Amino acid sequence: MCTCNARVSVKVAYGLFAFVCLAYSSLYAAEIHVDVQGQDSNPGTKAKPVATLHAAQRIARQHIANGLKQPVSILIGEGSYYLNAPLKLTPEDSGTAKCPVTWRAAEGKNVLLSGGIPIAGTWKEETGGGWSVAVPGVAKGWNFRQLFVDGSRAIRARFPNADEANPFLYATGGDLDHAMIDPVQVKASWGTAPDAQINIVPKWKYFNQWSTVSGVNTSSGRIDFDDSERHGPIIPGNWFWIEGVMEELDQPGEWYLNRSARRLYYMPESGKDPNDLDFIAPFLNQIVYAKGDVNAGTHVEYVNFAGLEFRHTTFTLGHIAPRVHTEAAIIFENTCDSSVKNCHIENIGGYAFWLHLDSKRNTFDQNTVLNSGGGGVLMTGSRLSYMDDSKVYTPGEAAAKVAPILNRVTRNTVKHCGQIRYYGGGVHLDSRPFSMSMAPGNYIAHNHFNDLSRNGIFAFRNQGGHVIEYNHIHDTMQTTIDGACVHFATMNHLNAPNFILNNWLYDVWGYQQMPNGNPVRRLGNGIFNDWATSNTTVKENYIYNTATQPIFNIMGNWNLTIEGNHWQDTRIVPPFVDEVGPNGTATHGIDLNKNRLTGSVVHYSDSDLVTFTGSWKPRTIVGAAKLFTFH
Ligand SMILES: [Ca+2]
Repeated sequence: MCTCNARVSVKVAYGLFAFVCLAYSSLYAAEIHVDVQGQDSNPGTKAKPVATLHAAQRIARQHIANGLKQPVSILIGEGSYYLNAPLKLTPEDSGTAKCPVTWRAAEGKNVLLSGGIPIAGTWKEETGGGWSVAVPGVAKGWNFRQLFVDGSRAIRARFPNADEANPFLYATGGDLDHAMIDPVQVKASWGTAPDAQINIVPKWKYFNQWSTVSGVNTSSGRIDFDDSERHGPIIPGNWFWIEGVMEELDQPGEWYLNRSARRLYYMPESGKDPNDLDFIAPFLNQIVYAKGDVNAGTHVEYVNFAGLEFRHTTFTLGHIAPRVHTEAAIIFENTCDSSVKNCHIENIGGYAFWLHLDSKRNTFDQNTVLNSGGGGVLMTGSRLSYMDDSKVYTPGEAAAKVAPILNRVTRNTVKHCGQIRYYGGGVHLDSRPFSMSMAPGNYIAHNHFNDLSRNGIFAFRNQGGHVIEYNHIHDTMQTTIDGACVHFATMNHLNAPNFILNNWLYDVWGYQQMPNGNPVRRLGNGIFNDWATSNTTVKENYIYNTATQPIFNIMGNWNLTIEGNHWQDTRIVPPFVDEVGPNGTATHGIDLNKNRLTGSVVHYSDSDLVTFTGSWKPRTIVGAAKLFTFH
């Protein structure tokens, strides 16, 4: 592939150059064609396409093994592809800087990569308003806790019903392994159902946990949980519901899977026939898993995904930390210099993207994430505990030393997310080892995040060197308390400087459900410099309608610079508002010196797009007891 890095200022010349590049790459890229009408025994040519991504992968590996002399494009034809196993990429699937491997929708085609299985049988009417259909696949161990009906997540049979004025029960007490309620509210069916879960927000009210109900005592009002997720103790007032119980299937829109009878039950709106609706149940909890070997020091490299839709992943129980639920539609582990661009991710159980371990220089650009169970982008190291290192997700010394850095998350839309796991966010940066506190961070800019269960952007423990700028974030903290639109908790004073600049942040709710059915607003901030967050510049942000404070600093912050921010109780918008959000190019064509930010530190991604006449003086920060300096 030709190098398109040259900067040409004359637009006509640049356009011509781009055209030549495009022509060159389309002429010389090796193409592997996938089509729903194809056959996996085919060679993967345009005339004889393969049918599956896995067959395309085998052909791509032959190109790679022979030594790449040209880029490889896997062109996927129109249609829906229901994967029976994730597309697992290893270093054998890597491209090179000059010859990347790109998985993409064929030009102008709509391509769905689904982790689900369509429910294909004929529905029959039962007594009492319900219908049922055979699901023979559950005989092989398939279980699911989500169901998508005509493109929306339906309600698993629950109590209390979701449309009640007060749709929760409230604990009167409990502990890690049980909750107590008034005995008149308890039903024996919850304890006998084979896969009933309690979704409860425990003590601290900033996360929820899903535990399987292992038994109930109708005399005492005690509900016991198994040990899958006992992250927080239950205290009086903790709100919850019970779901996955046949006897609670009593409202249009609810469904229940009877695994022993291998039948799915659904109650449609009055007069509707489910045979006229589309049902898809999730099967896989990941669709793409690119995985290098952290112990061997190998990576998946130069692999791109473009123009694809990803839907219908399931969610599992038993995650080791409530803050970090570990499943996603697309996982990059020890993966570098790769990208996901212009993709659409909807109706999934966990995060859309998860970067794990030594993953660098990846780009997530102009994607849309809707209705995810988790959030948008998760980045993690190996150890997911709160303050110690007891909760090890990936064992080994090599894994303990690495975390994702130098990645770019730009121009993405993430909205209506955190629907299953409340501790989510537009971007969630977690569990960086202390040894990386002074390493560079990640670049998160021009995103639009809204209607989220918790933070817009969160960075926890040893996080340094991040630039968070020109993001448009609103309607956050919708089901939890104690967070913010932009929430940092570096948890120590030794971190490379972070910059939170020019963001537009508002309607931060902070949500605590009260037993009388009315939620109250608590502990929701615009920008939250939480425990010991240090060496952070907060500048030129626009903030309004927060439950607590526009900018809240607590507990041992060192070297905070908070300057030139704008906030008030009523609506406030930044200048150049069109430059914020998923299509933003904030500094493009703007003479910063004539408009705003005069004398400010200015950060930008493409210096050649900025007409910059001010001065930028490097800043030196000296850390605790002169242990470090950062320029
Ligand atoms: Ca119900």
